[in-house]
Order: sequence, then structure tokens, then C-alpha cells
Amino acid sequence: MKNFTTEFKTLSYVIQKSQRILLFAHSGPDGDTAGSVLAMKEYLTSLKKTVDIACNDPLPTFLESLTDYTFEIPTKLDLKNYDAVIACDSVERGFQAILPTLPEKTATVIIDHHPDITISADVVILDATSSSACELIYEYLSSQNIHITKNIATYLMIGVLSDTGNFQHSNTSTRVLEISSDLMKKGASFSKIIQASFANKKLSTLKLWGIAFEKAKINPKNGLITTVLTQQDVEQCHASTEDIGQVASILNTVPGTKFSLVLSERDHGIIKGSLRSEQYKGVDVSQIAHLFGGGGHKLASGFEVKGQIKETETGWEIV
Ligand SMILES: [Mn+2]
Repeated sequence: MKNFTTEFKTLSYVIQKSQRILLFAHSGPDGDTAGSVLAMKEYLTSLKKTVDIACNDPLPTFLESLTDYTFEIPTKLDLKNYDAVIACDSVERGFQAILPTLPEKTATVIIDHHPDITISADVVILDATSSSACELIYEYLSSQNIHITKNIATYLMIGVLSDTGNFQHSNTSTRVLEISSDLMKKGASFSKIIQASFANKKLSTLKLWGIAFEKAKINPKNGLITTVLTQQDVEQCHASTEDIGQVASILNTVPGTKFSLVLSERDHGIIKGSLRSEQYKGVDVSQIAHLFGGGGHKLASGFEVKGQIKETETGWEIV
């Protein structure tokens, strides 16, 4: 991790001086962005601050059993009313639209581990070598000798597990395991989180995965394994776009493949591409995402394009 001594001190000062604080989670929230803002909400509330969490989408349903907190839609909040705004994880999925509308006096903070973030803020805690935004928040809390309660530990663990694929991805560093061990000592229940979030697949999710796996094709020339999900597929299974999340990771477990791509239709003619690979496969999928105006990590990235999906012999094309 980078040395954030100065940034951590500044963040601590910002928190100390702020009474009303807004936390911001990214659109289509995952375990990391949710775990980050929930942990910060728990901590800041204990300091008697007034804290809201803003997100363009509701709290993911799989987290409902792990928290009582909820997310507010930003348009329903008076954004001029906060002393500080802290955005956590994938800060360019929603927060970039809010940032320019904030008053000059509002202190802005971003905490992220995505490499190609271009927006800036008063305090920038950005480290692409960290597994998750939750890992960075853990480092912040420990650096300031802040007591990590059982709830905070649980929320941080949700993010670490989510972004490391339950310690399966190559970002599972020795530091991640040290942090996780400490979070468990502080009361985070590994099995409870796994049960609530990962081992808790609805039938609708499995049906959608069935369609995705049925349609998967391998291109032997480049080792790409790819599949598509149409809006009709999602509707037919009574699934949600949240359920598409892990398809690309599972496709990557097929022997002989080098990287995976899931194309899924979203509203208004948008097609979302999710790319995944594994460290040992030696492919940098973020380069592909960049070609389509997207971004992300070497092993997990995405893009959005307008168009239609057309079937070909070795996969699908966007036309
Ligand atoms: Mn993350």
C-alpha cells in the first residue's frame, strides 16, 4: 500500500470538523462499496455525527440480513447540506455526477482502489494495490487507533470477501489475510457473511446462470470464453441485473480459457461488457475495456457500449 500518513491525518481532521457527513456508494452497489459506507456510517454515528448514505440504487438485497442501515437516493437529499462527503469504491460510477454540484465549502474525500480514476477531491486515498476499498478503510481506522467494533468488522469483511472472491482472486495478499484474521478476532462472522451473500443463491439467479452457461462459447484462437444475457433472459427468470455479477468469474474457471466476457443488455440500448481473467493466465483485460471506453483492473474490468448483440460462430459481436 502507498503511504497515506498525510491523507489519513487530513481525513481524521475533516471528520473531526464535520457534523453532517454524506457517504456515497457506487451505482449497482457490490459488497465492497456497501461494506465501506456501512463501516464508515457505523463509525461516524458512534462519534454522534449525522450521517446519510447516498446511492443511485438501493442496498443490495443480499445484505439486508447483515445491516439495519439503508441507502438514500441522492436526488432526495439536500446535497448542499453536508460538511463533508466521502465516496467509497468505484467513485466514477455515480459520484462524478454529484461532485461538481457540491458547494465549495464541502470537504470531499475519495477512497478507492481502481487504477484509472480521473476525478479529484480534497482528500484522495487511492491505491490500486489494495484488494478493496474496505481494506483501505481498515488501514485508516487502524492508523488512527480507532476501535473496530463487531459491526464495523463485519462490514469491512463483507467488502474484503466480495472483492477477493472469498480469497480466490490474485489480490488476496498476505495483508488481506492478516486484516481478515484481525476482523474475525473482532467478531466478524465469516460463515454468516458467506451464508448471507455468496452461498445464498436464489433459484432465479441459478436459472439465469443456466441460460448464460448454456450459451457460452470458446474462441480457440484467443482463449476467450463468452456469453450473452438479453433483457428477455433476465425477465424470463425473474432475475435482476445483480444476478449477472459472478457469471464472468465462473466462466473463467473453464480449463483452456484465457479470459471471459459477458455481454448483457441493459436499459436504453446499452450493452454492458464484463471482462475477467486470472493472474496465471497472463491477460490484461483492462486493455480491452479501454478500447471500448471502459476501465478497471487487469483481471476485472468492464465497459458500456450502444448497439445490438449478434451471434457469430465463435461468440458474439456488437453491431
Ligand atoms: Mn471494490
